[in-house]
Amino acid sequence: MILTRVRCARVLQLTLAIIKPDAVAHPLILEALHQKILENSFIIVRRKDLIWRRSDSERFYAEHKGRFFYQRLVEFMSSGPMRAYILAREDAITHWRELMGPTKVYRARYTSPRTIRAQYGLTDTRNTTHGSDSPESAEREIAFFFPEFSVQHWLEMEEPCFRAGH
Ligand code: IDP
Repeated sequence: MILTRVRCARVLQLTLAIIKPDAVAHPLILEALHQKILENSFIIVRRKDLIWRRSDSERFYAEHKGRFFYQRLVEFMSSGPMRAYILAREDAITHWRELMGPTKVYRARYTSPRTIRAQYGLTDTRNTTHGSDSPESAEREIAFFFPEFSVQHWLEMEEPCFRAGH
């Protein structure tokens, strides 16, 4: 048996994950979340530490404008450093969202105590992580954080893999 190089791009999916300011403020939590990413077989395609201006926060969460938590959310997300990742693996979007758990921390603690939000979330707003919820939002959110990154190019050109073959 030899190893042949085949393109496996079709089975990989990209998602945008954020470690929010409440978690980045605690180095041990940040490290635990980074380890969780690695333990769950994600490829870290890109990583960036940054601080949002309020206008970035407003733009990213524009779909929630008018909801009761919008101002709180916008303020929180621009309150300190965060970390953004482009992550790749099979079913990356669903898998990361399963690891995060439900949006609301009390519900996460009740229904899925082993999830990230259940373990580290502080409130429904300060809930530790973000993850894209569809391929379309992943593409939009990746472009928001990493405008120089081409999803299409990466999927087509940069992710060959090794598989057992003849
Ligand atoms: P998601 O982050 O689980 O995809 P969304 O409904 O898209 O959930 O909400 C975006 C963010 O807005 C949440 O992660 C959380 O920080 C905040 N948020 C959502 N719902 C509430 C709420 O009922 N109270 C306070 N903050 C909320």
